Amino acid sequence: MMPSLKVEEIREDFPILKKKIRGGRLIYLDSAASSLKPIQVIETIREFYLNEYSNVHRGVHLLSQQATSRYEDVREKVAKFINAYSPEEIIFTYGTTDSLNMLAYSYALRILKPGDEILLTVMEHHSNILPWMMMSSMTGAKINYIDITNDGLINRNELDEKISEKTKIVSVTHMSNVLGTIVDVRNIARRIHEVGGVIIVDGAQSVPHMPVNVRELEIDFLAFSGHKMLGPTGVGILWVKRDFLGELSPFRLGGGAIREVTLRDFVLLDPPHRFEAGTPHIAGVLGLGAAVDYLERIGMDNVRKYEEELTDYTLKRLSELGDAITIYGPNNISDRGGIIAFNIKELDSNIVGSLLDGYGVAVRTGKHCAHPLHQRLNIEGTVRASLYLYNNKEEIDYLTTALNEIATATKA
Ligand code: 7TS
Repeated sequence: MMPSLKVEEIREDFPILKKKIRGGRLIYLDSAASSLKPIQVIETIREFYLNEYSNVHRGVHLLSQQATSRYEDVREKVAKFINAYSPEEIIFTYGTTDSLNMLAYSYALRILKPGDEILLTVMEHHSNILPWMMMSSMTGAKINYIDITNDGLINRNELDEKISEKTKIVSVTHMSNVLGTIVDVRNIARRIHEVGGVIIVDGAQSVPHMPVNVRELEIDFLAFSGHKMLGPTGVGILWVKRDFLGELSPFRLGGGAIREVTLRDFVLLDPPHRFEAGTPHIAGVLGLGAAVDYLERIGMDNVRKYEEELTDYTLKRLSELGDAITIYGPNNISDRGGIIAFNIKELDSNIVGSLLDGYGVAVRTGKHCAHPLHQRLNIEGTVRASLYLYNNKEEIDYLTTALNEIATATKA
């Protein structure tokens, strides 16, 4: 079968993959924490600081005008990437965490009342739990959780039980950062809309790895991060469906967000600029634009298809460890992304991670900012190998060999 993308060509674009780690090759399996950056993104940022640098939305001079127009072009690019209705719906933030906090303070705080409910799942990242806990304590709204099945899927009965007229907000991950579970957010969107609530989707792990079309998903808000999709750190996106743009009140105010200020009053700019007070991460946004170009060129369908093949291969290879390994998350490839959490025997995940580091294999260990999920699974932590379009089968073979050696060398 023809591979869905030319991985060896792609690898050439990632300079860090040529670096030696502990004298050997680097096997980077930690893209769920942050992805590596292609040379196209690095060069875009370098060029900006070297030859094109200026602030945006502030000057009549040429460099500022050019920077502004490029910055706004990226907004358009990102809007197209997720099939938003218009670029005004794209708000640049500092990351998913920032986007979710922004929504909590700009939207939830305005609409929630005592007796209302916020619905989450037990597999959320802390960034999609803590802002809601804060909102709960500030408004008197209650948090409810949808449980998962043993396979790490959303429990449909739970969904039916937990969504009611009281549910004003459902905030769910599109892809679990531990189990890899892909959540059917469209189904949840339909259910919550029936009772007049809204759906917020944490796309930190989905947007980089699969086509995400906000119109098809029928969702209201989407948060994601640039640094997990080949872009730089410090830049994120909050997509707000146009129907809601007027209902959000900015929670960061200052320069760049207002049309007019007197000693007593101010008039806000229209969205999205009213939500982007202060000098934004301009270089970051331009770098994000280059990342989107890169992903578009390959095609998100191809990215997803390739990762499905590689995930399938990884699960098969890791299963060869038999009783020595416990793998978490959905069995069905169509239900999951390239995030594979596992444990080796009874070993502490941090020990396995450190031993893998000795082989030049980068994975994440512990609870992955998802403590409630680990409590639900009744485990202390997991080792997590997470894949992206630059990983190949050879690296998975290397991981499997390393884990085999670790499992053999250690007594249970
Ligand atoms: N939501 C999910 C599902 C995530 O995986 C992460 C980051 C965030 C939100 C927060 O994103 P940030 O860009 O604001 O930090 N997840 C991880 C991870 O799994 N390992 O390191 C960071």
